[in-house]
Amino acid sequence: MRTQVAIVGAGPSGLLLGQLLAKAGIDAVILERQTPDYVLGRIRAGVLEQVTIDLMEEAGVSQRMHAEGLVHEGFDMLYQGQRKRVDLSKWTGGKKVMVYGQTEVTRDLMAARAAAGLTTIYEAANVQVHDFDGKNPRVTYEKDGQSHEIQCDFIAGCDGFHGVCRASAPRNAIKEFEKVYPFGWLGLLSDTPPVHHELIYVNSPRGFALCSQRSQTRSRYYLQVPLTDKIDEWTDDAFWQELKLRLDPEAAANLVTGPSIEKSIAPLRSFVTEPLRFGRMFLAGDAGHIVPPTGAKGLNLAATDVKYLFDGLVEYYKDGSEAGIDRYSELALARIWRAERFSWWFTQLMHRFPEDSEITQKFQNAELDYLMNSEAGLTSIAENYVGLPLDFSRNGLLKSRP
Ligand code: RFL
Ligand code: PHB
Repeated sequence: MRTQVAIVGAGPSGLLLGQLLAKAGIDAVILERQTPDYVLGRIRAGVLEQVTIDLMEEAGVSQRMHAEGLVHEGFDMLYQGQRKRVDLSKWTGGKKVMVYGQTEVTRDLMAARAAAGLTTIYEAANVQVHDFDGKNPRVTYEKDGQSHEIQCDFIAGCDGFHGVCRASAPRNAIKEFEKVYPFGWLGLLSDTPPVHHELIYVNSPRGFALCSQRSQTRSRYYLQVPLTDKIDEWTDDAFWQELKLRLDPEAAANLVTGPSIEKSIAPLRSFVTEPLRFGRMFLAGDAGHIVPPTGAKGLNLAATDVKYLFDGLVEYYKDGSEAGIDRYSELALARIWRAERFSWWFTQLMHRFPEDSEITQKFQNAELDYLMNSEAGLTSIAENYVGLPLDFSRNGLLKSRP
């Protein structure tokens, strides 16, 4: 088989890239090692930035998102027992975010791909990438016991943190930066109404908590837990009890509990690969970087990587220019590092670390007090949370409020 772009991974990065390329008349094949149901069963992100919403529109898959997604203009911060609101729209000149689950984004992209008759090969085993240092890269895989080969112009490594693409980059050409946090997030999904109409990020002496949602009838809650905790040790009752202890009295009283639909523990990590291009292979999304989920940046960064890469590929196929793909890594990394910085900062502001003494909680409280009572502080949180513009320049002044 021959295609223009071979995409490895059918998560949000791979599916979004495939959809944008198809709309631009560029041929792509997606290889995914899991089944579609497995991909849809992974409960992950919940908050979309405006640039991600715009990209869903550009890809022609925004209809259900606009009908069912919840537009949020702010969120609450709970610390020292009091809740204060970050008014995102006020501090960013009207910007908003959208609560719409990654599962739904993936479902919409999968449906559009199927409707357009585009090729996705699920349950592709032993995917390997070859010859991307020259002009004729290849991807090989096995399916139903048979070996296959795809010849292509480019390989897009959209295969997540544990994928094969980054692992295949020459070791002397790649540098990886990593910080692993000494705790995880225990997440619980339930068909219960959200405790509050907006998200609540909680800094409590018992550890971080987050009250999020997927719809007006479905909630997503998270608790900071030690990495040594096992998911089987956390009954639903224990989860709800602990969450109540981390909330303010009003939220605790309003919390509607119920059986979990999904419960899992995710480790927290900051990770960046430099560069994101190796000859004719590019890395995009979690294949190239991971953020701790505190800033809700992972899926959004994946989407913006895809946009930069897509623009570069369009320039190549329409104008015969390599300028765009040559710029991809630098352009994407500039925005990635800004989001990495925000996610790391927000994580250390909101969590208890094992080595912390009482003074650290005092520092956090003082910093939160400062931020939540300062126009500069609120603007800083808000402009990062809604997401930096796509065309942001590393040396240009960021203007949040037009
Ligand atoms: P994915 O989603 O991991 O998809 C990669 C796909 O590649 C496949 N694959 C392979 N296929 C073929 N051959 C191989 N050798 C392969 N190896 C892997 C995999 O099966 C998979 O289908 O990466 P992608 O597409 O880059 O998307 C990234 C996002 O999934 C991720 O950044 C977000 O989920 C992060 N994240 C959040 N991001 C946000 O923007 N907002 C949020 O609110 C948010 N909350 C979260 C999150 C991630 C979380 N976890 C579990 C880490 C909350 C949590 C708890
Ligand atoms: C989620 O709803 O899963 C979610 C929301 C905000 C975050 C992280 C996760 O910061």
